Amino acid sequence: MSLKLFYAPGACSFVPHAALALAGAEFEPSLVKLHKGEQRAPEYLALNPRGQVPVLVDGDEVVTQIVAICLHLDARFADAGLLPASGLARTRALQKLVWMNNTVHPTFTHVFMPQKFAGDEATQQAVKAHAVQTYRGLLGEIEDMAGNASPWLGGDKPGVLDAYALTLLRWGGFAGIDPQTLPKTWALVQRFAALPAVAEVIARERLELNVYKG
Ligand SMILES: N[C@@H](CCC(=O)N[C@@H](CS)C(=O)NCC(=O)O)C(=O)O
Repeated sequence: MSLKLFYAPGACSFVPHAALALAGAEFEPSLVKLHKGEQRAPEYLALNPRGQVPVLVDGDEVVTQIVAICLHLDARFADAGLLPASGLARTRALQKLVWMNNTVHPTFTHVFMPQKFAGDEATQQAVKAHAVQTYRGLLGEIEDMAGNASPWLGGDKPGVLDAYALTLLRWGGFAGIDPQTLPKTWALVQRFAALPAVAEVIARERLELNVYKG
């Protein structure tokens, strides 16, 4: 069955993008230019009516939502170890993955797209400022996880948690958070980015790892 991933550079779609590469999957990457509104084009909305990336097309099936896509890829490429295979290690990894997706990620959405949460400019600025503070604290929790990585966030193999940590830490730079103030996460993310499969994805997305401008 053919696999196709709709992604946007530097967006949360980096997580399944890196997962596919780590799994050594053959897939077709398809670029969606969010800044040009391509996610709202009728052809794209036919695929994902929510107008978001990522979208994974596996044969005739369309899968959305990062957690679902990660679980789908983990099942499809069981040997890749994108998540721990079983037991409490798997439970703990899912606990982290779901939290990254349902808490850290939406907090950054408040920073990056405050217009989704408030109508007027002043309230948007207040939403953003508050979310930056919250986001800093959440990255602090990821820093604790990175301190316990052995050697990756999910255990002995690099996987989706590391890919999400990279994405979230990188976004921190846009929120004015210097990644070097989170040294354990920064070291883990750099180590992850240096893996040949991941480096290829970073090159395709043309990502600068540290976007913090001081
Ligand atoms: N809950 C969704 C969130 C996906 C999401 O937030 N996608 C963002 C990029 S990081 C997006 O496509 N935004 C475009 C828009 O909202 O117009 C998931 O887990 O897949």
